[in-house]
Amino acid sequence: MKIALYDYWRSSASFRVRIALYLAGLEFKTIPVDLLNKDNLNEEYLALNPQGLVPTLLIDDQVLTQSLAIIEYLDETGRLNILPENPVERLRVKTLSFAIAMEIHPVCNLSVATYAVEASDKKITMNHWMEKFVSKGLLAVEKLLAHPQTGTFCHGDQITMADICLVPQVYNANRWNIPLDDYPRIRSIVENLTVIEAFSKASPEEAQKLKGN
Ligand SMILES: N[C@@H](CCC(=O)N[C@@H](CS)C(=O)NCC(=O)O)C(=O)O
Repeated sequence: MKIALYDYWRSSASFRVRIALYLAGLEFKTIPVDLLNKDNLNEEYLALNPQGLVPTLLIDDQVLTQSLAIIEYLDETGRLNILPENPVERLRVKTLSFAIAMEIHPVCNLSVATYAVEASDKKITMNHWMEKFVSKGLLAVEKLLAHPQTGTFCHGDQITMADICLVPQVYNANRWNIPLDDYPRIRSIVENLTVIEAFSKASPEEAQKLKGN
């Protein structure tokens, strides 16, 4: 099986898929897509991913897009075990994952944030935009984590899809110097996760070293 990940080192969605691939023990090649250079909008890339977003994963001839769909696919094909069997627990893990990946992340996308800065004649700065939406979104996640089923990780002591979403989002918050003092549960879970090899290996710093491995 040949696996290739079209990836941007700083992209949270790419970071999620890198974590999932490492957790699944799958070897993959990285094909860098430089978002600052707008490589994601060139014709060749758009033919693979019409949304012009990273990541895109190739497994042999299959073209997979949308990080959570990819992660769920890896789970369903038996390579991961990141969604609980019990429907109520599964729902909780998905709720936490979606609160990050479908609420915080899209608003803070490079193209959205850049548009906000430009359309406001720079009255809105990138930092203010990020702080507003990341802080608000993470506060909701912190509240969702005030739950009896929160454990070492977001849901008990097993790594789930929610953890795969949380670590990249917190990386992004740190990148924009957003204080996390009011999010003790998030900080403690992320501390527990970052020592796990799949998470540390998938970090943007490590991904940057991989460039076109
Ligand atoms: N829902 C998509 C989001 C993908 C996404 O937004 N990727 C960002 C990087 S994290 C991107 O490609 N941004 C390009 C842009 O904003 O122009 C997923 O989870 O795969």
